Amino acid sequence: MKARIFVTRAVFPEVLERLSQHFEVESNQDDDILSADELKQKLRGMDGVFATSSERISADVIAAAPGLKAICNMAVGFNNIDIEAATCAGIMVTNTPEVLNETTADFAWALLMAAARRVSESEHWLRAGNWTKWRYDTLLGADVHGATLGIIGMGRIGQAIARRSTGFNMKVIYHNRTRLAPELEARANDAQYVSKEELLRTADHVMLVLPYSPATHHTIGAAELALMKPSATLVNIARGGIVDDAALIVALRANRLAAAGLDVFENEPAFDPEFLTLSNVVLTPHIASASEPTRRAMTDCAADNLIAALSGATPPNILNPEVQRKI
Ligand code: 8YV
Repeated sequence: MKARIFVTRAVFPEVLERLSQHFEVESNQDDDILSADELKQKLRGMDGVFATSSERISADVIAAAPGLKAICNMAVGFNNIDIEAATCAGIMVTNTPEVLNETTADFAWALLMAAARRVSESEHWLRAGNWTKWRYDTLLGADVHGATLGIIGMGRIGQAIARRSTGFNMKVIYHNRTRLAPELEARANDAQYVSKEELLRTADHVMLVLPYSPATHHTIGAAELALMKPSATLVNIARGGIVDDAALIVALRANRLAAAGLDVFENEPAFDPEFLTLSNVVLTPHIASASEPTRRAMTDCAADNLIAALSGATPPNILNPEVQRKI
């Protein structure tokens, strides 16, 4: 008898077809995020779940799915899953690292360039018919080339961002839980390890690339924003909740921070509508990994993990290897 899996979202049809060759598949074709109650109901009797980072797979949800053996997240981040509860329940949890590093790093740069050089704002200004004459001070932005780039969170994506900075002749400083090995620092444009405070004080542009956890909640709040240069740009491609959005809105409104590029928000997709009233912020709907090839690679990777997990093999991207039990 085939194992039963639940796919929480619409995914590429080819992947659904591939999963159907291995499993009895039930999938949610609705675009709405499933609530805890809906998840509990859907996961009852399931052996595995193919999830995205939008679904909160809490201890409660896990407790309601006693047959579950694998939770395979189509995301590198996994703060949506209670790993401890999953591990206690003997459920394997996997993510999709590596395949999205370069695409996500590209997008971090797109946001930095757009925010620092006021690309979205310029386009809105032009479309509104404002371009009737030339002025020396129209839409002046900050330079990116030659500037100091501060990266908070220097994992695989942070390092991919840093490597790209060589073409802009930038200096890179970074802060991370642990310092990188010297050869990795060298490959990341000779990135220099500094304290978070020094980074915020000295960087011309700051990128946030760290995973979300209770320990990183509001890594950037009012006090941290006050340390930053008023001419600086803040880019968040990490997770909502890393930044205190209300504090950021206050800083942007008062021009205590020149600009921000945000792909993630607290409480997304219901982000704070105050952002829409600000012209010095570039807003995107959590699409940093959303190139066609990378979304396919992430989907395939999550499917590979699910197929391995439910066939008794070690999933390539297991996050809690201690679970490894025979199915
Ligand atoms: C995903 C992400 O697009 O990988 C992550 O952690 O945040 C994004 O790449 C999204 O979360 C899909 O699950």
